[in-house]
Amino acid sequence: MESFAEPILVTRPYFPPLEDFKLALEKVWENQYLTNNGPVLCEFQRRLSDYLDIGTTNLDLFNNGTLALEVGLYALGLAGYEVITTPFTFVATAHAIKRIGAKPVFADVDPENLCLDPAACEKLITSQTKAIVPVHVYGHPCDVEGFERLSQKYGVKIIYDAAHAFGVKLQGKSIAAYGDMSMFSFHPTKLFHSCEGGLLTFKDSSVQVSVERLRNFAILSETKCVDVGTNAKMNELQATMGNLVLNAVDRLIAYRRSIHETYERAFASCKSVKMVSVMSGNSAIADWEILRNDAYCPVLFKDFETREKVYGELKKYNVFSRRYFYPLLTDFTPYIGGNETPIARDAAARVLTLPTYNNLALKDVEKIAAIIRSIVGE
Ligand code: T4K
Repeated sequence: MESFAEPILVTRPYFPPLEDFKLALEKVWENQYLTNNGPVLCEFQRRLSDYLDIGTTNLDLFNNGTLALEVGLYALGLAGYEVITTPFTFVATAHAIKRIGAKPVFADVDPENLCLDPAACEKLITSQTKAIVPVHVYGHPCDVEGFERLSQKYGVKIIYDAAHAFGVKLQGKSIAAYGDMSMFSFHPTKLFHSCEGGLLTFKDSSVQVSVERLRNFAILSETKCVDVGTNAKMNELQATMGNLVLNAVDRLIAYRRSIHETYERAFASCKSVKMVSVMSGNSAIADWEILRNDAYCPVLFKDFETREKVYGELKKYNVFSRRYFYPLLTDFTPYIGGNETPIARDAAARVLTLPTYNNLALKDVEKIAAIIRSIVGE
Protein backbone atom coordinates (compact mmCIF):
# COMPACT_ATOMS: atom_id res chain seq x y z
CA MET A 1 0.00 0.00 0.00
CA GLU A 2 1.22 3.52 -0.83
CA SER A 3 1.99 5.81 2.06
CA PHE A 4 -0.05 9.01 2.45
CA ALA A 5 1.35 12.04 0.65
CA GLU A 6 0.55 14.34 3.60
CA PRO A 7 1.00 13.35 7.27
CA ILE A 8 -2.13 12.00 8.92
CA LEU A 9 -1.99 13.10 12.57
CA VAL A 10 -3.94 11.61 15.45
CA THR A 11 -6.02 14.77 15.46
CA ARG A 12 -6.28 18.21 13.88
CA PRO A 13 -8.20 21.14 15.31
CA TYR A 14 -11.35 22.39 13.64
CA PHE A 15 -10.82 25.83 12.09
CA PRO A 16 -13.99 27.87 11.50
CA PRO A 17 -14.08 29.86 8.25
CA LEU A 18 -11.46 32.62 8.49
CA GLU A 19 -13.98 35.24 7.31
CA ASP A 20 -16.21 34.40 10.30
CA PHE A 21 -13.28 34.76 12.68
CA LYS A 22 -12.29 38.13 11.17
CA LEU A 23 -15.87 39.36 11.50
CA ALA A 24 -16.05 38.19 15.11
CA LEU A 25 -12.76 39.94 15.87
CA GLU A 26 -14.27 43.25 14.81
CA LYS A 27 -16.53 42.99 17.85
CA VAL A 28 -13.50 42.57 20.12
CA TRP A 29 -11.85 45.63 18.56
CA GLU A 30 -15.06 47.62 19.08
CA ASN A 31 -15.37 46.51 22.71
CA GLN A 32 -11.73 47.39 23.51
CA TYR A 33 -11.71 44.50 25.98
CA LEU A 34 -9.23 41.62 25.79
CA THR A 35 -9.66 39.74 29.07
CA ASN A 36 -11.03 39.92 32.66
CA ASN A 37 -14.66 38.92 32.07
CA GLY A 38 -15.13 40.73 28.78
CA PRO A 39 -18.43 40.76 26.88
CA VAL A 40 -17.49 37.96 24.44
CA LEU A 41 -16.58 35.67 27.33
CA CYS A 42 -19.92 36.46 29.00
CA GLU A 43 -21.77 35.62 25.77
CA PHE A 44 -19.78 32.37 25.38
CA GLN A 45 -20.59 31.39 28.97
CA ARG A 46 -24.32 32.06 28.43
CA ARG A 47 -24.32 29.98 25.25
CA LEU A 48 -22.52 27.11 26.98
CA SER A 49 -25.07 27.21 29.77
CA ASP A 50 -27.82 26.81 27.12
CA TYR A 51 -25.95 24.11 25.21
CA LEU A 52 -25.26 22.06 28.34
CA ASP A 53 -28.62 22.94 29.90
CA ILE A 54 -27.10 24.03 33.22
CA GLY A 55 -27.63 27.26 35.14
CA THR A 56 -25.53 30.33 34.42
CA THR A 57 -24.38 30.22 38.05
CA ASN A 58 -23.22 26.62 37.70
CA LEU A 59 -20.30 27.08 35.32
CA ASP A 60 -17.14 29.12 34.78
CA LEU A 61 -14.62 29.47 31.99
CA PHE A 62 -10.83 29.15 32.35
CA ASN A 63 -7.76 29.61 30.19
CA ASN A 64 -7.15 25.84 30.14
CA GLY A 65 -8.56 22.61 31.54
CA THR A 66 -5.68 21.91 33.91
CA LEU A 67 -6.12 25.17 35.80
CA ALA A 68 -9.90 24.73 35.78
CA LEU A 69 -9.46 21.38 37.54
CA GLU A 70 -6.84 22.73 39.91
CA VAL A 71 -9.00 25.67 40.94
CA GLY A 72 -12.09 23.44 41.29
CA LEU A 73 -10.30 20.95 43.56
CA TYR A 74 -8.83 23.74 45.67
CA ALA A 75 -12.22 25.47 46.00
CA LEU A 76 -13.70 22.24 47.39
CA GLY A 77 -11.14 22.27 50.21
CA LEU A 78 -9.31 19.10 49.21
CA ALA A 79 -5.77 20.27 50.04
CA GLY A 80 -4.11 17.88 52.50
CA TYR A 81 -6.49 14.98 51.80
CA GLU A 82 -6.40 11.80 49.72
CA VAL A 83 -8.08 11.94 46.32
CA ILE A 84 -8.66 8.68 44.43
CA THR A 85 -8.13 8.78 40.68
CA THR A 86 -7.12 6.72 37.66
CA PRO A 87 -3.57 6.14 36.40
CA PHE A 88 -4.98 5.70 32.85
CA THR A 89 -5.28 9.37 31.87
CA PHE A 90 -3.26 12.39 30.79
CA VAL A 91 -0.80 13.63 33.45
CA ALA A 92 -2.83 16.81 33.99
CA THR A 93 -5.42 14.92 36.06
CA ALA A 94 -2.94 13.87 38.76
CA HIS A 95 -0.90 17.09 38.46
CA ALA A 96 -3.98 19.14 39.39
CA ILE A 97 -4.53 16.99 42.49
CA LYS A 98 -0.89 17.13 43.54
CA ARG A 99 -0.41 20.83 42.84
CA ILE A 100 -3.16 21.82 45.31
CA GLY A 101 -1.41 19.76 48.00
CA ALA A 102 -3.70 16.71 47.94
CA LYS A 103 -2.45 13.13 47.56
CA PRO A 104 -3.47 11.20 44.43
CA VAL A 105 -4.27 7.55 45.20
CA PHE A 106 -4.53 5.35 42.12
CA ALA A 107 -7.30 2.78 41.59
CA ASP A 108 -7.86 0.39 38.71
CA VAL A 109 -10.15 0.83 35.70
CA ASP A 110 -13.02 -1.05 34.12
CA PRO A 111 -11.66 -3.51 31.51
CA GLU A 112 -14.34 -2.60 28.95
CA ASN A 113 -14.42 1.19 28.63
CA LEU A 114 -11.20 1.89 30.61
CA CYS A 115 -12.83 4.40 32.98
CA LEU A 116 -12.14 4.36 36.74
CA ASP A 117 -13.95 1.48 38.46
CA PRO A 118 -16.06 2.49 41.53
CA ALA A 119 -15.57 -0.96 43.12
CA ALA A 120 -11.77 -0.58 42.92
CA CYS A 121 -12.09 2.90 44.45
CA GLU A 122 -14.24 1.71 47.34
CA LYS A 123 -11.45 -0.61 48.52
CA LEU A 124 -9.08 2.38 48.82
CA ILE A 125 -11.35 4.76 50.74
CA THR A 126 -9.88 5.74 54.14
CA SER A 127 -10.72 8.38 56.73
CA GLN A 128 -8.41 10.70 54.76
CA THR A 129 -10.31 10.31 51.46
CA LYS A 130 -12.25 13.45 50.65
CA ALA A 131 -12.86 13.04 46.92
CA ILE A 132 -12.71 10.87 43.80
CA VAL A 133 -11.66 12.20 40.40
CA PRO A 134 -12.87 9.75 37.74
CA VAL A 135 -12.03 10.53 34.10
CA HIS A 136 -14.56 10.07 31.27
CA VAL A 137 -11.62 8.81 29.26
CA TYR A 138 -11.99 9.18 25.44
CA GLY A 139 -15.47 10.63 26.18
CA HIS A 140 -16.59 7.22 27.52
CA PRO A 141 -18.96 7.76 30.44
CA CYS A 142 -17.87 6.58 33.88
CA ASP A 143 -20.30 4.62 36.00
CA VAL A 144 -21.94 7.79 37.35
CA GLU A 145 -24.44 5.76 39.42
CA GLY A 146 -21.67 3.72 41.03
CA PHE A 147 -19.82 6.92 41.97
CA GLU A 148 -23.02 8.55 43.24
CA ARG A 149 -23.44 5.55 45.55
CA LEU A 150 -19.90 6.05 46.93
CA SER A 151 -20.60 9.74 47.40
CA GLN A 152 -23.76 8.99 49.44
CA LYS A 153 -22.15 6.19 51.46
CA TYR A 154 -18.82 7.84 52.35
CA GLY A 155 -19.54 11.56 51.91
CA VAL A 156 -16.80 11.91 49.29
CA LYS A 157 -17.02 14.54 46.54
CA ILE A 158 -17.08 13.35 42.94
CA ILE A 159 -15.23 15.61 40.50
CA TYR A 160 -15.23 14.33 36.94
CA ASP A 161 -12.33 15.02 34.65
CA ALA A 162 -14.55 15.40 31.59
CA ALA A 163 -11.72 16.83 29.46
CA HIS A 164 -12.73 14.51 26.59
CA ALA A 165 -16.49 14.43 27.12
CA PHE A 166 -17.93 17.66 25.69
CA GLY A 167 -21.29 16.98 24.04
CA VAL A 168 -21.84 13.56 25.69
CA LYS A 169 -25.33 13.01 27.11
CA LEU A 170 -26.67 10.35 29.47
CA GLN A 171 -30.43 9.76 29.71
CA GLY A 172 -30.93 12.94 27.67
CA LYS A 173 -28.92 15.07 30.14
CA SER A 174 -25.48 16.57 29.62
CA ILE A 175 -22.76 14.55 31.30
CA ALA A 176 -22.04 17.78 33.23
CA ALA A 177 -25.20 17.08 35.24
CA TYR A 178 -23.55 14.22 37.14
CA GLY A 179 -21.27 14.48 40.19
CA ASP A 180 -20.34 17.56 42.21
CA MET A 181 -18.15 19.07 39.52
CA SER A 182 -16.90 18.42 35.99
CA MET A 183 -14.00 19.88 34.04
CA PHE A 184 -14.02 20.09 30.23
CA SER A 185 -10.87 20.87 28.26
CA PHE A 186 -11.14 23.18 25.26
CA HIS A 187 -7.62 22.45 24.00
CA PRO A 188 -7.34 22.36 20.17
CA THR A 189 -6.73 18.61 20.26
CA LYS A 190 -10.29 18.23 21.61
CA LEU A 191 -13.33 17.98 19.38
CA PHE A 192 -14.61 21.23 20.89
CA HIS A 193 -12.04 23.95 21.51
CA SER A 194 -11.37 27.63 22.13
CA CYS A 195 -7.66 27.61 21.07
CA GLU A 196 -6.93 26.72 24.69
CA GLY A 197 -9.53 26.79 27.41
CA GLY A 198 -11.38 24.96 30.10
CA LEU A 199 -14.82 24.85 31.65
CA LEU A 200 -15.78 23.98 35.18
CA THR A 201 -19.38 23.02 35.92
CA PHE A 202 -20.68 22.47 39.46
CA LYS A 203 -23.85 21.27 41.11
CA ASP A 204 -23.72 23.76 43.99
CA SER A 205 -23.92 27.30 42.61
CA SER A 206 -22.42 28.74 45.82
CA VAL A 207 -19.07 27.35 44.60
CA GLN A 208 -19.07 29.98 41.84
CA VAL A 209 -18.02 32.80 44.14
CA SER A 210 -14.83 31.06 45.27
CA VAL A 211 -14.02 29.66 41.83
CA GLU A 212 -14.33 33.09 40.17
CA ARG A 213 -12.26 34.65 42.90
CA LEU A 214 -9.51 32.02 42.67
CA ARG A 215 -9.15 32.29 38.91
CA ASN A 216 -8.51 36.04 39.31
CA PHE A 217 -5.72 35.99 41.95
CA ALA A 218 -8.34 35.89 44.77
CA ILE A 219 -8.38 39.67 44.74
CA LEU A 220 -11.68 41.24 45.74
CA SER A 221 -10.81 44.86 45.11
CA GLU A 222 -7.83 47.13 44.61
CA THR A 223 -7.02 46.80 48.29
CA LYS A 224 -8.17 43.27 49.18
CA CYS A 225 -6.76 39.80 48.45
CA VAL A 226 -8.29 36.92 50.45
CA ASP A 227 -6.58 33.70 49.34
CA VAL A 228 -3.72 32.26 47.27
CA GLY A 229 -5.42 32.59 43.91
CA THR A 230 -3.98 32.29 40.45
CA ASN A 231 -4.46 33.74 36.98
CA ALA A 232 -6.66 31.29 35.11
CA LYS A 233 -8.96 33.58 33.14
CA MET A 234 -10.08 32.89 29.60
CA ASN A 235 -9.48 35.83 27.28
CA GLU A 236 -11.69 37.39 24.61
CA LEU A 237 -9.85 35.83 21.65
CA GLN A 238 -10.28 32.37 23.13
CA ALA A 239 -13.97 33.06 23.73
CA THR A 240 -14.31 34.32 20.14
CA MET A 241 -12.95 31.02 18.82
CA GLY A 242 -15.11 29.08 21.27
CA ASN A 243 -18.29 30.81 20.06
CA LEU A 244 -17.50 29.90 16.44
CA VAL A 245 -16.61 26.28 17.21
CA LEU A 246 -19.82 25.97 19.24
CA ASN A 247 -21.79 26.79 16.06
CA ALA A 248 -20.26 23.71 14.43
CA VAL A 249 -19.93 21.25 17.31
CA ASP A 250 -22.98 19.05 16.59
CA ARG A 251 -21.81 18.60 13.02
CA LEU A 252 -18.28 17.78 14.22
CA ILE A 253 -19.65 15.12 16.59
CA ALA A 254 -21.81 13.59 13.83
CA TYR A 255 -18.82 13.33 11.49
CA ARG A 256 -16.70 11.64 14.16
CA ARG A 257 -19.51 9.09 14.50
CA SER A 258 -19.09 8.19 10.84
CA ILE A 259 -15.30 7.91 11.22
CA HIS A 260 -15.80 5.61 14.20
CA GLU A 261 -18.31 3.47 12.28
CA THR A 262 -15.88 3.22 9.37
CA TYR A 263 -13.16 1.84 11.67
CA GLU A 264 -15.73 -0.47 13.28
CA ARG A 265 -16.76 -1.94 9.93
CA ALA A 266 -13.14 -2.35 8.85
CA PHE A 267 -12.14 -4.20 12.04
CA ALA A 268 -15.35 -6.21 12.47
CA SER A 269 -13.81 -9.45 11.21
CA CYS A 270 -10.34 -8.77 12.57
CA LYS A 271 -9.74 -10.79 15.75
CA SER A 272 -6.59 -9.02 16.86
CA VAL A 273 -7.93 -5.45 16.74
CA LYS A 274 -10.64 -4.59 19.25
CA MET A 275 -12.31 -1.20 19.46
CA VAL A 276 -12.69 -0.06 23.08
CA SER A 277 -16.37 -0.05 24.18
CA VAL A 278 -17.90 3.32 24.94
CA MET A 279 -20.12 1.93 27.71
CA SER A 280 -19.14 -0.79 30.17
CA GLY A 281 -21.44 -3.78 30.57
CA ASN A 282 -20.21 -3.99 34.21
CA SER A 283 -21.50 -0.56 35.13
CA ALA A 284 -24.75 0.39 36.89
CA ILE A 285 -25.61 2.55 33.86
CA ALA A 286 -25.04 -0.18 31.25
CA ASP A 287 -28.58 0.17 29.87
CA TRP A 288 -28.74 3.97 29.98
CA GLU A 289 -29.36 5.93 26.82
CA ILE A 290 -26.17 7.62 25.65
CA LEU A 291 -25.34 10.29 23.13
CA ARG A 292 -21.67 9.64 22.46
CA ASN A 293 -19.11 12.09 21.07
CA ASP A 294 -16.53 9.71 19.54
CA ALA A 295 -13.81 12.12 20.62
CA TYR A 296 -11.13 9.44 20.18
CA CYS A 297 -10.85 6.12 18.34
CA PRO A 298 -8.99 3.82 20.75
CA VAL A 299 -8.26 0.21 19.76
CA LEU A 300 -6.60 -2.63 21.68
CA PHE A 301 -4.14 -5.07 20.12
CA LYS A 302 -3.47 -8.55 21.40
CA ASP A 303 -0.21 -7.65 23.13
CA PHE A 304 2.40 -4.92 23.69
CA GLU A 305 4.67 -6.12 20.87
CA THR A 306 1.85 -5.91 18.28
CA ARG A 307 0.83 -2.43 19.47
CA GLU A 308 4.42 -1.19 19.27
CA LYS A 309 4.82 -2.72 15.82
CA VAL A 310 1.63 -1.09 14.50
CA TYR A 311 2.53 2.27 16.09
CA GLY A 312 5.98 2.20 14.47
CA GLU A 313 4.93 0.79 11.08
CA LEU A 314 2.11 3.33 10.66
CA LYS A 315 4.69 6.11 10.72
CA LYS A 316 6.27 4.63 7.59
CA TYR A 317 2.92 5.24 5.89
CA ASN A 318 2.89 8.83 7.20
CA VAL A 319 0.24 8.01 9.84
CA PHE A 320 0.92 9.34 13.35
CA SER A 321 -1.29 7.55 15.85
CA ARG A 322 -0.77 8.07 19.60
CA ARG A 323 -0.46 5.73 22.56
CA TYR A 324 -3.00 7.59 24.74
CA PHE A 325 -2.48 6.62 27.60
CA TYR A 326 0.93 5.01 27.88
CA PRO A 327 2.82 4.86 30.15
CA LEU A 328 0.57 4.79 33.19
CA LEU A 329 0.86 7.82 35.48
CA THR A 330 2.33 5.55 38.16
CA ASP A 331 5.35 5.09 35.86
CA PHE A 332 6.01 8.85 35.72
CA THR A 333 8.53 10.33 38.19
CA PRO A 334 6.10 12.30 40.40
CA TYR A 335 3.80 9.29 40.86
CA ILE A 336 6.17 6.32 41.05
CA GLY A 337 5.26 4.04 43.93
CA GLY A 338 1.49 4.43 43.39
CA ASN A 339 -0.77 1.39 43.70
CA GLU A 340 -0.47 -1.39 41.13
CA THR A 341 -3.42 -1.40 38.74
CA PRO A 342 -3.17 -4.51 36.52
CA ILE A 343 -6.15 -3.79 34.25
CA ALA A 344 -4.95 -0.27 33.50
CA ARG A 345 -1.39 -1.55 33.00
CA ASP A 346 -2.56 -4.14 30.51
CA ALA A 347 -4.63 -1.55 28.58
CA ALA A 348 -1.77 0.98 28.50
CA ALA A 349 0.47 -1.67 26.96
CA ARG A 350 -2.01 -2.58 24.18
CA VAL A 351 -3.92 0.60 23.34
CA LEU A 352 -3.52 2.88 20.34
CA THR A 353 -5.68 5.89 19.45
CA LEU A 354 -6.26 6.19 15.72
CA PRO A 355 -6.67 9.40 13.71
CA THR A 356 -10.04 11.13 13.89
CA TYR A 357 -10.84 14.74 12.99
CA ASN A 358 -13.28 16.74 10.97
CA ASN A 359 -11.40 16.88 7.67
CA LEU A 360 -10.13 13.32 7.68
CA ALA A 361 -11.77 11.68 4.64
CA LEU A 362 -13.60 8.39 5.21
CA LYS A 363 -11.65 6.80 2.37
CA ASP A 364 -8.46 7.66 4.29
CA VAL A 365 -9.94 6.05 7.40
CA GLU A 366 -10.57 2.90 5.33
CA LYS A 367 -6.98 3.00 4.13
CA ILE A 368 -5.57 3.43 7.66
CA ALA A 369 -7.62 0.42 8.78
CA ALA A 370 -6.43 -1.60 5.77
CA ILE A 371 -2.79 -0.75 6.58
CA ILE A 372 -3.30 -1.88 10.18
CA ARG A 373 -4.93 -5.11 9.01
CA SER A 374 -1.98 -5.76 6.72
CA ILE A 375 0.45 -5.18 9.61
CA VAL A 376 -1.35 -7.54 12.00
CA GLY A 377 -1.87 -10.04 9.17
CA GLU A 378 -5.69 -10.26 9.14
N1 T4K B 1 -7.42 15.75 31.63
C1 T4K B 1 -7.33 14.95 30.57
C2 T4K B 1 -7.93 13.58 30.63
C3 T4K B 1 -6.71 15.39 29.38
O1 T4K B 1 -6.60 14.57 28.32
C4 T4K B 1 -6.18 16.70 29.35
C5 T4K B 1 -5.50 17.18 28.17
C6 T4K B 1 -6.33 17.51 30.49
C7 T4K B 1 -6.94 17.00 31.62
C8 T4K B 1 -5.82 18.91 30.53
O2 T4K B 1 -6.55 19.79 29.71
P1 T4K B 1 -5.81 21.10 29.09
O3 T4K B 1 -5.08 21.78 30.19
O4 T4K B 1 -4.86 20.61 28.01
O5 T4K B 1 -6.96 21.91 28.55
C9 T4K B 1 -2.39 16.73 24.17
C10 T4K B 1 -2.94 18.00 24.71
O6 T4K B 1 -1.95 19.02 24.87
C11 T4K B 1 -3.70 17.86 25.98
O7 T4K B 1 -4.58 18.97 26.04
C12 T4K B 1 -4.54 16.59 26.00
N2 T4K B 1 -5.19 16.37 27.24
C13 T4K B 1 -3.66 15.39 25.69
C14 T4K B 1 -4.43 14.11 25.68
O8 T4K B 1 -3.11 15.56 24.40
P2 T4K B 1 -0.02 16.08 23.34
O9 T4K B 1 1.31 16.38 23.91
O10 T4K B 1 -0.31 14.69 22.93
O11 T4K B 1 -0.38 17.08 22.12
P3 T4K B 1 0.39 17.33 20.75
O12 T4K B 1 0.91 18.72 20.72
O13 T4K B 1 1.36 16.22 20.50
O14 T4K B 1 -0.81 17.24 19.71
C15 T4K B 1 -1.41 16.03 19.30
C16 T4K B 1 -1.56 16.05 17.78
O15 T4K B 1 -2.40 17.12 17.37
C17 T4K B 1 -0.23 16.24 17.05
O16 T4K B 1 -0.15 15.25 16.05
C18 T4K B 1 -0.30 17.61 16.40
C19 T4K B 1 -1.80 17.90 16.33
N3 T4K B 1 -2.08 19.32 16.56
C20 T4K B 1 -1.99 19.80 17.83
C21 T4K B 1 -2.24 21.12 18.09
C22 T4K B 1 -2.11 21.65 19.49
C23 T4K B 1 -2.42 20.13 15.49
O17 T4K B 1 -2.51 19.65 14.33
N4 T4K B 1 -2.70 21.45 15.74
C24 T4K B 1 -2.63 21.98 17.00
O18 T4K B 1 -2.92 23.18 17.19
O19 T4K B 1 -1.04 16.55 24.45
